Amino acid sequence: MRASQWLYLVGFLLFFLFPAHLCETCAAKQQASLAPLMSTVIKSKQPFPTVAPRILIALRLARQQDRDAETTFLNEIKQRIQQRHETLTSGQLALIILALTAACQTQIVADYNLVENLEQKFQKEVDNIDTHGHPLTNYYQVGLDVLALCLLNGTYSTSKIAELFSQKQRTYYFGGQFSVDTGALAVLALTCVNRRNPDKKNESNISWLVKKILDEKKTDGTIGNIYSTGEAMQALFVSSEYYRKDSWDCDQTLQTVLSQIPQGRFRLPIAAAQVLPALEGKTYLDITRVSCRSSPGHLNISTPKPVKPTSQPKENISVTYRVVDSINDNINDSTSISVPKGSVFLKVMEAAQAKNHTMFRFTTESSEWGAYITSVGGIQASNKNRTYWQLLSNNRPLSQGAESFVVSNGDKLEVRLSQY
Ligand code: B12
Ligand SMILES: *[C@@H]1O[C@H](CO)[C@@H](O)[C@H](O)[C@H]1NC(C)=O
Ligand SMILES: *[C@@H]1O[C@H](CO)[C@@H](O)[C@H](O)[C@H]1NC(C)=O
Ligand SMILES: *[C@@H]1O[C@H](CO)[C@@H](O)[C@H](O)[C@H]1NC(C)=O
Ligand SMILES: *[C@@H]1O[C@H](CO)[C@@H](O)[C@H](O)[C@H]1NC(C)=O
Ligand SMILES: *[C@@H]1O[C@H](CO)[C@@H](O)[C@H](O)[C@H]1NC(C)=O
Ligand SMILES: *[C@@H]1O[C@H](CO)[C@@H](O)[C@H](O)[C@H]1NC(C)=O
Ligand SMILES: *[C@@H]1O[C@H](CO)[C@@H](O)[C@H](O)[C@H]1NC(C)=O
Ligand SMILES: *[C@@H]1O[C@H](CO)[C@@H](O)[C@H](O)[C@H]1NC(C)=O
Repeated sequence: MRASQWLYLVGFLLFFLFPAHLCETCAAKQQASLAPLMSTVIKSKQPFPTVAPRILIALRLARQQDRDAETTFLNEIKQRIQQRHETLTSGQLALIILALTAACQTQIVADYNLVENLEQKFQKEVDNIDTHGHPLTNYYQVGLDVLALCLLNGTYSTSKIAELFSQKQRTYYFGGQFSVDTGALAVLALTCVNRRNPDKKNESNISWLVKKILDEKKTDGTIGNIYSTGEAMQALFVSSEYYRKDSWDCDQTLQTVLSQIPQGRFRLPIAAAQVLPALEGKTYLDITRVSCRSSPGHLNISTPKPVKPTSQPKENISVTYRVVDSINDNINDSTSISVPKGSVFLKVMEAAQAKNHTMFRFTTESSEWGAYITSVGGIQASNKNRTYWQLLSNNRPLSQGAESFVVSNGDKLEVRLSQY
C-alpha cells in the first residue's frame, strides 16, 4: 500500500474511533465499582413512574448491558404512554422520548407522535415564559425538552433557544443559589443545538454557563452538590473547548463520586440513574449513538449486603424545629424535639406535629425523591405561585429531601415558605 493509502486508512479509522466530536471524558475504570448503582436501578421493582425512563437511559448508556432489565423498564414506559401521555409535563415526555430512542424504539416515538406532542408542550412552556416570565414547569425541564427535540430532529427556532437560555438570574437560580443541574442541562441542550446547526452556532451563553458550573466546584471535586455532580460532569464532557484543561480535574471529581457510593448516597433509584451515565463516561448526547445491534446480556450483579445500621441502643438526640413563612412574614414558630439518633427530617416533622397539630401539621406528596412537603401549618405551597417549602439545617438549604436527610444532635432545622 502507498503512503497516501495508509494515511487514508488511518484517517478513516480515526474518524470512526473518534466520531465527529472529541470529548474530554473520564469513566470509572473498574466496572465493579458501579455494581451497587446498577443493582439499585435494576432491582427497583416498580419504581416511581418518572424514574423508569431515567433507568432505561442509564442501562442503555452503560458498557455492560442487561436485556431483561431493559425490557422490564421499556414495558413500563410503553404502558405509561398508552395510559396517560396527555397529562405528562414537558420534561417527563422528553425523558420518555430520550429513553425510547436510547432503547432503539424510535418507531414507538413515531407511532404516538411523541415529538409533535413535545413540540406542543415546549411551545406552551415558551408561551408561559413570554407571558409570565417563567416556564410552566422549570428551566431544567425546558432543557430536557430542547435536548429531546434536537436529538430527534424536531422543529424549533435556534434564536428563540439562544434567548431562552441566555444569562438571566431567574433562569438558573433557586433562592439565590445557582442550580448546577439546570445549568448542566442547558449546556447539553445548547451543545446539541450548536452541533445540529453549526452555521447558526451561538456560543456566548455556553461559555458563561460552563464558567458558572466550574464556579460551583468544591475542593473535593463535587460540583454543586453530590446529586448535581453527574449532570455537571456530562456538561463538562461535551464542552471541553470552553474551559482550560487545568481548570477541571475530571478524575478527582470521578473519584469523589465513586467514594460516595459505599456510603449509600445513591440509594434512591433516581439518584443512581442520574449519576450513572457520567460514571460510564457517557452523556445524554450519546443517546442517539447507542448501538442497536442486539447482543444478549444479563448482568449478574452479586448484591452487596445492604449496610445495616448497627443496632445500638437507641439514644435520643435533640434538635430545634422552626416553621417560617418568609413570603407573608406572618409565622415564625419553633419548638425543640427529641428523636432517636439516625432519624430523618420527616421524623422530626412528625414529632412536632404530634406535639401541636395546629401549628405543625403538614402534608406531603410522594415523588421519585421521596416525600415532597406540600403544606405546613395549613399553608399550602403552590407551583402556580412558585412557592415551596424549603428545608434548611443551621440556616443552610439541604441537598436532600425530608425523607432522606438524617438529622444530627443540636441541628437547627427549619421549613421556610420561599419563592423560586
Ligand atoms: C426544579 C427543581 C425543584 C423545584 C420543583 C418545583 C417545580 N415545579 O419545578 C423546587 C425549587 C421547588 C425544588 C425544591 C426542592 N428541591 Co429540587 N430540584 C429541581 C430540579 C432542578 C429539577 C426537577 C425536575 O423538574 N425534574 C424533571 C421532571 C421531569 O421530573 P419530575 O419527577 O416530574 O420532577 C419533579 C420532582 O423532581 C419534584 N422535586 C423537585 N425537587 C425535589 C426534591 C425532593 C426532595 C422531592 C421529594 C421532590 C422534588 O419537582 C419536580 C417538578 O414537579 C432537580 C434536579 C435533578 N437533577 O433532578 C432538583 C432536585 C430534585 N431537588 C433537590 C432538593 C434537595 C430540593 C429541596 C429539598 C431543596 C431544599 N433544601 O428545600 C426542595 C424540596 C423541599 C420540599 N418541599 O420537600 C435535589 C434532590 C436530591 C436528593 N437526594 O434528594 C435535586 C436533585 C437538586 C440537587 N442536586 O440538589 N426543586
Ligand atoms: C436526524 O437527522 C440526521 C441528519 O439529517 C440523521 O442522520 C438522523 O438519523 C436523524 N435522526 C432521527 C432520530 O431522525
Ligand atoms: C444568538 O442568541 C441571541 C439571543 O441570546 C439571538 O438574539 C441571536 O439571534 C443568536 N444568534 C444567532 C446567530 O442565532
Ligand atoms: C447570551 O447570548 C446573548 C446573545 O448572543 C448575548 O446578548 C448575551 O450577552 C449572552 N450572554 C453572555 C453571558 O455572554
Ligand atoms: C451470579 O454470581 C454469583 C457469584 O458472583 C454466583 O454465585 C451465582 O450463581 C451467579 N448467578 C447466576 C444466575 O449466574
Ligand atoms: C424568627 O424568630 C427568631 C427568634 O425568635 C429570629 O432569630 C429569626 O430571625 C426569625 N425569623 C424570621 C424570618 O423572622
Ligand atoms: C425518644 O424520642 C421518642 C420520640 O421522639 C420518644 O417517644 C421517647 O420517649 C424518647 N426517649 C427518651 C429516652 O427520651
Ligand atoms: C398549639 O399552638 C397554638 C398556636 O398556634 C396554641 O394556641 C395552642 O395552645 C398550642 N397547643 C398546644 C397543645 O401546645
Ligand atoms: C397564590 O397567591 C395569591 C396571592 O398572594 C393567593 O391569594 C392565593 O391563595 C395563592 N394560591 C395558592 C394556591 O396558594
